[in-house]
Amino acid sequence: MIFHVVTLFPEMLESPLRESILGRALKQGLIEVESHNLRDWAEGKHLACDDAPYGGGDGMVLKPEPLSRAVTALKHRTPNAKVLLMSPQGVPFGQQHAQRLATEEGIIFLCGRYAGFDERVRATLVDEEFSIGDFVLTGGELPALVMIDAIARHIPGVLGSADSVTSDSFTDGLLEYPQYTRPPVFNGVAVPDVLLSGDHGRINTWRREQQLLRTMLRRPDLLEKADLSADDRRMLEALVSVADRS
Ligand code: 4GM
Repeated sequence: MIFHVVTLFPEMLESPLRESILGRALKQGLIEVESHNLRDWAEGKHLACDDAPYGGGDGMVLKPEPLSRAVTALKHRTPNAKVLLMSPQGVPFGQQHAQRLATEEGIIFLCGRYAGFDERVRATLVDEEFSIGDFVLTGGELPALVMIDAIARHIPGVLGSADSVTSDSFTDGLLEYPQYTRPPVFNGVAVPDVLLSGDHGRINTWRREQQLLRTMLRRPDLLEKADLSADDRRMLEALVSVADRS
């Protein structure tokens, strides 16, 4: 899988990707990342990539032509690449999108700045528009990095066997259970007895219950869409009745 990132600040992409798990995946050739300077496709004396908005208003708008030339050039390199745009107006990006996009041959991220893009970029160049959350950033580079990380984890071989992607939060739509390591007591808080019991049946039941409890308390919105078994539903009923009593 090749990730092309079109940006006015190509250096922003460099070091975060070359560290840790993604760095290893790059070295192994499981993923490729190329950042491209949008200015390379600009024209005119000043190589302008932005211009004032028609109708007036604050900020500068990214011109469509350099972005169009960038997409044409990069599709020449990676013909089946999907073109993605990140903005606060996009579809909320989630684990399901990351999983689906991991099967693409290539992705071209168009990173915006300023007051955004000329609307014809959306209309004619972009396949999908995503938001990584309800907040505004100074540019699309960090969202592109976030999405590359979330997508790359789903490419076979990227995660070592120690970090399994199937045991992630969100694979079944629930939050993760609490984890503990040594020491057995820290700041006066003991590791739950069940985890020291060696009884894997009880441990698995406890962990599932914790997942359900945590999701119910922190993200009740996730429970509506979660992949729950009959056992899960029984456990949840029990948790709800405990909560109702207190
Ligand atoms: C406006 C239009 C993405 C602003 C296009 C980008 C937040 C997100 C920008 C743009 C961004 C997000 C740049 N801020 N929530 N800023 O995913 O690219």
